[in-house]
Amino acid sequence: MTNNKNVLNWIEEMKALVKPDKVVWIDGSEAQLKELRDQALATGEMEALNPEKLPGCLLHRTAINDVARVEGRTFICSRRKEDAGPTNNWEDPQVMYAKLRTLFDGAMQGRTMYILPYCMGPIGSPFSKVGVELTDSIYVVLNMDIMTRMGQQAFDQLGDTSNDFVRGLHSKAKMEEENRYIVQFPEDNTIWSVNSGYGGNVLLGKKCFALRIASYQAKNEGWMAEHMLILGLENPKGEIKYVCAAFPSACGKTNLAMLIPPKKFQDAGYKVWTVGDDIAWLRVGPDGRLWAINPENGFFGVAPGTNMKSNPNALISTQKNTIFTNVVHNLDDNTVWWEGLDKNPPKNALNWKGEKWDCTDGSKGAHPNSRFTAPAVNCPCISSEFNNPNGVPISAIIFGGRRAKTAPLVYQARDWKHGVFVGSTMASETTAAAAGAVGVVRRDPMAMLPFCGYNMGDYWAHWLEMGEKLGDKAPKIFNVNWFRTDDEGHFIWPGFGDNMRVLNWIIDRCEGRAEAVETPIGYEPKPEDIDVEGLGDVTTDTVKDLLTVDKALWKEEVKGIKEFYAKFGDKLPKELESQLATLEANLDK
Ligand code: OXD
Ligand code: MN
Repeated sequence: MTNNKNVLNWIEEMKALVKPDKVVWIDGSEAQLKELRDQALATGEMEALNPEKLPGCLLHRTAINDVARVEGRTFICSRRKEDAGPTNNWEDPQVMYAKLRTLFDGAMQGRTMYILPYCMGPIGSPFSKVGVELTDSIYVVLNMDIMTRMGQQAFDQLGDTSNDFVRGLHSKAKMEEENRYIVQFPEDNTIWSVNSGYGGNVLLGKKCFALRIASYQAKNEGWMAEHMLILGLENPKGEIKYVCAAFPSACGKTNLAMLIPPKKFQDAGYKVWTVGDDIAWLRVGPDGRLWAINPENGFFGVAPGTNMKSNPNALISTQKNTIFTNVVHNLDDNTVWWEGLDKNPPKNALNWKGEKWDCTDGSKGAHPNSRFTAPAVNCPCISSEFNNPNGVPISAIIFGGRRAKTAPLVYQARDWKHGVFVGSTMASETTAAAAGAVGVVRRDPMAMLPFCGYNMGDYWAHWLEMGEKLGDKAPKIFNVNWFRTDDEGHFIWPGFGDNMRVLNWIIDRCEGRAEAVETPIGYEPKPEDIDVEGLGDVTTDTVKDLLTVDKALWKEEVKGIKEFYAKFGDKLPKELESQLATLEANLDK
């Protein structure tokens, strides 16, 4: 499939290490995929679901101890510890390679090694990059087929001489939790993942390549790899403006990316188009603006909570050619179910562990991190620009988190530098759903804490440099918070489709159509500029409350930021120190 010596030599080296019985080159053809599906069905690795209700859909269960990304076992192995920085696990690359070699040694004996070339980004796009994953898992091959452009087309994109491909090695090995490692070697373009079979740990194109390795490449090559959705907002005149948004997990990125506007807006002709729901690669275009592509080709979404009200577009995306992982298996009609899908849990069903499940015993049927892997083409609101090799021009970048009190509904950064400060101080409060105390603030700069492949201080410096390059063509930067609560802990803002009302103000600001009010933290809308028609109890007065900036709370916030920044020592850009000083001074005015 390729004559590229860099690829062939590396594969020989890895083969000698993992010693597979058999090797299969994945060309991406339907005939080959069918054969692999049949094989997975025969061994029980996958189960075929109801061909009428869920055509082409498969069900998979992971090992019980292997259900999520393992941040504690994820490493950035740069040669120097300081290049991984204080927020990443680090080990000396030589030490780590030696340790992993013993785990990979003979790991594929008695198994087949699949050689899986894939392209992140549209084929033929100057943004796109190629990876090759060697894996002993059919589940990985079938998921990567949905999530990436996989097969011969990827080798064609790489060409016969290039050495610019990411070398991914994955083996389920013995599935030992204590020997599970997800390791990025950014300076070697290499990812080694062992003893896991769960999505985020083993679909190496996603978090490992498109964020951790790509963020490092992006710094060196002058672009950006970000944990951001990309959406297009079409107005009644048919003009579409694109925005990117970065939120930590459990803050509704997929929901915002696939938003359905409130009726009033729909009637007027507003539409939202999805370009991506998780990752954006951004470059300065020939016109000096920032352009974005989604490097992925599908959605690896959390199933629980997805329903016809919260996100109909996501649910519809999962109705064919989708892989479900760790959800409930409804045995009556051979379909799937999860908490929050509807109010009718199946009576005759297996839970995510494959055990008979009694929906009345209070136990969860689906794992809280159960997933769907759905092709982007299934999404009813997929953007016509999804495959555009040049991407889409970005008008605004939106940061956000889950903050009960501190952050207002929306504010705009004064300029790019201030926006980098806003992103670097991003935080979210833990919810009752997660172990540990509720309401604890966790810093998650640009939502990249688990995904930045190098020192976060250098990452902020890179953001500041990108701002220099973009000059007055830089997207405007905003912060949103859908999660402010009243004294009883209820969310005040309705969220979901109504977030469109805030997006509209954001676009109006970018287009110079809306005014703003200066506050100590940045520009805010005039409350009457957020359209609340049809929202019932939520009035312009409510919006006014949602926009208050409580100086006492913000002074506490400043303390938290100082503590966090202190970790970075002299890697903290001076500009961010001075932004923090400005915020402090503004709060004292
Ligand atoms: C995540 C994901 O964990 O997208 O951020 O799966
Ligand atoms: Mn994500």
